[in-house]
Order: sequence, then structure tokens, then C-alpha cells
Amino acid sequence: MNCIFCRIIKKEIPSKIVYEDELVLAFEDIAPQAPVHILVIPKKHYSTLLEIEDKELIGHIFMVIKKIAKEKGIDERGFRVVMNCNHEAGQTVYHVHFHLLAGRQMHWPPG
Ligand code: IU
Repeated sequence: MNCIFCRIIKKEIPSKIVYEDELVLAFEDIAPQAPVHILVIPKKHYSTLLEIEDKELIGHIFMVIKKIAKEKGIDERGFRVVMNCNHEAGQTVYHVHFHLLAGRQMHWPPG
């Protein structure tokens, strides 16, 4: 399988890692859309959210997001979590990922 995020997990491609444990990796997005833009991904390959049945994994991902938000000091001012599922939502990388965005005023509705 030639998944770019799996290659990032294996450290075959360098990334700026901000958090790692046995289940997830978090790294800085290569094309940041906000002063803080981190991707949190499961180490196990799932193309989209639709493939995940593991509730503990989803819960763990959100606990990690919370931990990173606190460490980055963005928890009080606010942050946004985005997960694009399939093409109409704008998903371009088919290894499920959660965007953690912060550091500027967000707008609603998102584009
Ligand atoms: P999307 O939700 O699938 O559109 O988000 C993919 C993200 O992955 C996007 O923000 C890219 O900038 C980011 N990204 C990356 O950080 N490193 C890469 O090598 C590639 C994409 I390809």
C-alpha cells in the first residue's frame, strides 16, 4: 500500500511530530491553514471514518486532541477539529485524519 500517512507513521517521510503513542500520531500539517494546524491520525490504516468501528480509538483520538490543545495553550481561546469524509467534504488523503486548527478567528459556516 502506498499511503503517504502510513509512510509518515513509519518515519519513511519526515514530519514535525507533536505527539505519538502506540495508537496515534500527531504532526504539523505541511500546508497550515491556521497558526496551529496539526493532523491527528490513527496508526492503523483506515481510509475514512466510515471504516472505523473502534469506539475506544475515536475516544482516544479526542483525548489526544484535548491534550495537545492544552499543551499548545489554545484550549482557552478556542480551537476547531475538522474531519473531512470523502470527496464532497474535501478529503484528499485517504488515511483518516483529524485537523486541529487554532490561533485565529474561525468562521462559520466553513467553506
Ligand atoms: P484533507 O482533509 O484530506 O483535505 O486533508 C489532508 C491534509 O493533509 C491537508 O491539510 C494537507 O496539507 C495535509 N498533508 C500533509 O500534511 N502532508 C502531506 O504529505 C500531504 C498532505 I500529501
